[in-house]
Amino acid sequence: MSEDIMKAVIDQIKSHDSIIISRHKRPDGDAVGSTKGLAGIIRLSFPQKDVRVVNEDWSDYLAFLGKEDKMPETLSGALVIVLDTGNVERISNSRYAEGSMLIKIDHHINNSPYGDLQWVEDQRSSVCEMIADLACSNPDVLKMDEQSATALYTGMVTDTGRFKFDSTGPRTMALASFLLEKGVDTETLFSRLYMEDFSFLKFQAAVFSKMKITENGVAYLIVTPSMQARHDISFESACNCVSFLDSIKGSLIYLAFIYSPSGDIRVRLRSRFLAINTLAEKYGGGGHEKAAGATVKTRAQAMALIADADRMLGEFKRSHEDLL
Ligand SMILES: [Mn+2]
Repeated sequence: MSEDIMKAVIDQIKSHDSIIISRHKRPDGDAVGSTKGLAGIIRLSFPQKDVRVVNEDWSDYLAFLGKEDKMPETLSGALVIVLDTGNVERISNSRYAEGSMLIKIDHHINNSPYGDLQWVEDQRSSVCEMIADLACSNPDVLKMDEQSATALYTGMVTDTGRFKFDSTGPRTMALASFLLEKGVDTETLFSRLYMEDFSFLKFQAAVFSKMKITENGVAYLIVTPSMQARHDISFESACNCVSFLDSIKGSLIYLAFIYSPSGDIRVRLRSRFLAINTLAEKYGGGGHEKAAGATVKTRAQAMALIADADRMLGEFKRSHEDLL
């Protein structure tokens, strides 16, 4: 089934001389990697085509994958391919509809279909995996060099948490192997993706020294304004501290409370095995089943949320003793 849709995508690529490739706003590794990777594959396979990666924002973190391109004067007659973007509001190219043909390629649940042609597979680990499959399954038409393989490998690694999330399947690993055979330098890539500033590690040490755990195993930390100031950590990067708690045995719910510059407390909720989004909703937030967020006004509200989480986890553990 996906062979047919892949063929349809390739037919559209073949029949357009101008191709625009876009992604979602506030890009991650999969968004940048898949757009750069697909553009590289098309340029190498069809050197006469005008292929551009065009977006309206950018990520410094992923700048090592190379620059993006300028918007052409006109998009009329162009094929526009949008990658890793669930709905049109998130597309980082407000002119996405000006081409003659629009293709959506995505791995999010298809709640908001768009485009003249869609290739959406929500069980895929990443759009980078899909683009790798497009090339791997059509070696007579599509060529790939080391640079494109590196871009695609970046998105696979980041969207799977380094091949840890349960979206990582046998096909993911086969395609990762296909990319590595093109010569991806993983030592350089990982040093770009996962190195931290010294000051951030000092902040991490301070956070670890303050973490707490409830009776039933809810791990949490509270990041005060003075901790952020002492380590010169921005609010946005302080919010990432929830991931510090992600591998504590028995702690299936973990929470981070980060004081924002306005005095509110941002709450980030994470869980394994049980859903946490209903708890976030109770406090005016929301999100995915196992990764949600909310904002509370006071320390007392934060403590009430922790008590609720503790009760939930206690009940879950009592009814799932086999799991633990
Ligand atoms: Mn993705």
